[in-house]
Amino acid sequence: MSGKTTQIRNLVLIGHGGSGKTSLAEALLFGAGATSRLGKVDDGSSVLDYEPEEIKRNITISSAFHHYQWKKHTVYVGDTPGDDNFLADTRAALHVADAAVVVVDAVDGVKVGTEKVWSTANQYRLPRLVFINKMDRERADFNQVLKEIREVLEVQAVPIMVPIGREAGFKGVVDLISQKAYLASGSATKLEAGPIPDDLKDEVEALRGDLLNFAAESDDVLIEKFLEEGELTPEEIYQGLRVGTLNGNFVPVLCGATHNNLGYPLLLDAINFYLPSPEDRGQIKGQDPVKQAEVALDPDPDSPLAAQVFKTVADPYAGRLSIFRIYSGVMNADSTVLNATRAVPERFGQLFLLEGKGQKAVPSLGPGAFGAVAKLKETVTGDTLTSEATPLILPAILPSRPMVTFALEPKKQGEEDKVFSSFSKLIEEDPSLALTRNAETKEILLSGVGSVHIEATAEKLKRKFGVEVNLKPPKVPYRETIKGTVKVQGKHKRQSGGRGQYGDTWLELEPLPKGSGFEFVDKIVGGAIPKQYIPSVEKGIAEAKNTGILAGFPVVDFRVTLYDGTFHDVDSSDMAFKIAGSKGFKKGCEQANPTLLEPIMKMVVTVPEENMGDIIGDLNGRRGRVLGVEADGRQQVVTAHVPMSEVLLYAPDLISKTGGRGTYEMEFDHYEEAPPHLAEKIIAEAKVEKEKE
Ligand SMILES: Nc1nc2c(ncn2[C@@H]2O[C@H](COP(=O)(O)OP(=O)(O)OP(=O)(O)O)[C@@H](O)[C@H]2O)c(=O)[nH]1
Ligand SMILES: [Mg+2]
Repeated sequence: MSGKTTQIRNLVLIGHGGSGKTSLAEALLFGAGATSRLGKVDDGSSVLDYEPEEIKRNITISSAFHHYQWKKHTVYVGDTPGDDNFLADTRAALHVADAAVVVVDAVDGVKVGTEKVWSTANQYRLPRLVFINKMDRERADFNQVLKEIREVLEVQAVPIMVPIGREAGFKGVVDLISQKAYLASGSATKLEAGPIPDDLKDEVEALRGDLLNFAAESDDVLIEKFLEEGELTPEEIYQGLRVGTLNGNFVPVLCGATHNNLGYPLLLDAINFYLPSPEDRGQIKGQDPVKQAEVALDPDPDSPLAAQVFKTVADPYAGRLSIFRIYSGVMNADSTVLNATRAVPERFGQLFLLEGKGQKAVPSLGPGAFGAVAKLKETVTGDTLTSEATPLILPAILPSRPMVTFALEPKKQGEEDKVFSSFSKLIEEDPSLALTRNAETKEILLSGVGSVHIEATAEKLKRKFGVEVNLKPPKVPYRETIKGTVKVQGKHKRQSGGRGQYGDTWLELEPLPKGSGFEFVDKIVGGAIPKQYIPSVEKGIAEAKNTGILAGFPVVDFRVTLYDGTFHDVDSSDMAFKIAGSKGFKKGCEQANPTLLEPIMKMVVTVPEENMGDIIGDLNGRRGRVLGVEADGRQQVVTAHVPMSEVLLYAPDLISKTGGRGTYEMEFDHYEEAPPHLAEKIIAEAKVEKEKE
């Protein structure tokens, strides 16, 4: 395995939803002979889109990995989701990849989804190729899409081929470097070479001129030769383009149609020519957890092991599968590695090379590989696996923030715990989910990137763990408080057969500032109530305040002063004083101008400039208060306080108002008095609920 790291490629396909990434990946695999038949997304035969949730929706939900051999190169490829709901998986794959092939639809052009994955690839400085796909579709327009790529993605896009014909008449491409036309031949891997069609000669010449300039500019020796001779050999062009691509100075653009086997045989070559080997990506750097110092390792099989787990798949039967990318060193089957992130050794048996739906057991894997092992005990997504002797922790994978929250209710009563435990397993698989239990509303809350994300997760839960749930908007945790000060008597007296019950208290209730909670003050003098019963009075109030008199929500921000009372030598007891306190508290609340409080969220909404007016208007319409607006590049960041009840389903509205460009984060900020009309409605609803019980 040694010495060949330069002939390894590690890349992921990225692009907007439906641009043809999975189809193209299937075509590459089939074209290179890694699969024996061409998998298709449309009939469910794709080896990459194989999960039932993916087949049902005809989209990629979960990234999938495979590998092929092409002209002495070993290529590890990942296919990623383009849909907004599942971009967390795409980002994790970009975190570990060496390069990307960006698939753009020849009709739709650059979409918001393209911009999103492009900017993530920028963050990781990934060299990339662009493939303009679906040249066979009606209204396919190579030049228009090229223009959009340059303008919207702000990149030097350099076509290395031009299409011959378009739409139904799309027949092939002219390779600008070899200056040959390649036409579909009926074979999956071979194109028929021929002369450049006459009507394309001028365009080819002009574009080739640009291409030579770009190639020459990458290298001082080349530019000298180019200036002297005005020409470069194909090898020199490849070399120049490769350097410029790896530096990120420009991006070579290819085109084709996966449906007609057109274009991707040249993409197989281009991946080998222009995309980096692990060696080109340079040393991998991490932190030594013991010495607290930076460690750098060569991407070499002879270096110590460094691999990062970037994905975990939960399987109810086979256990967890940890998917990783190896940066340096070699991972062997049946061995022990160190999980440097958690400082624990992890032992495993078989080592797998991923093949989409399937896995192949292999004795070892080296730099650049996407591999997997099952049943690691402590390892989770993001962890670094290393050798015992050279521990290091690689940079963490940034999690996606959940935007949408639903309450989960098991379809079968009594399955709450099962729902909780099986969801916890799914979260290991998908860190963009968050699961919490709201102590106040008693609901299980699931947060995710979007509603399709949550729905698909619920389907997966049913398939993998046999648990079915209903999804509902979460309940709003309202609260109650008092606005007036009152003095009341709370008395509990019962005379029955034997020993009676007697407790008598005088309480003063008064409001406290927001956020103060509950205070109890004992001002009993002269033994009006014996000391031992006073904690019982407090306990009675502390319990009673959990269900307020208006709508049953907890009562907050008030003080109760116990200032007088009476007792009975025989009949008084802890219990009697507890009940007396509770009765007095309830009576006091009724008289002290009780009000309903609603939770106010702090929202930070990031939207393109042109949507700002619309978004602010919408927040005002939701009873929001805009606190400020700040520019962040071409985006505007709006900060606002908005009642929680108005933004339970904010994500879909934001998405439709901004064409998918807007994002937001929110967190609880404080409580405020609910407006009377709303309070009345909530109190009425609570009454109905109570009667049902
Ligand atoms: N006409 C035409 N259709 C294509 C081509 N490539 C893919 N398609 C179709 O486009 C649709 C989407 O293709 P996918 O390969 O699933 O696209 P994707 O980018 O993987 O989609 P997501 O994973 O959901 O983001 C499918 O119906 C494909 O058959 C092409 O070259 N020409
Ligand atoms: Mg796909």
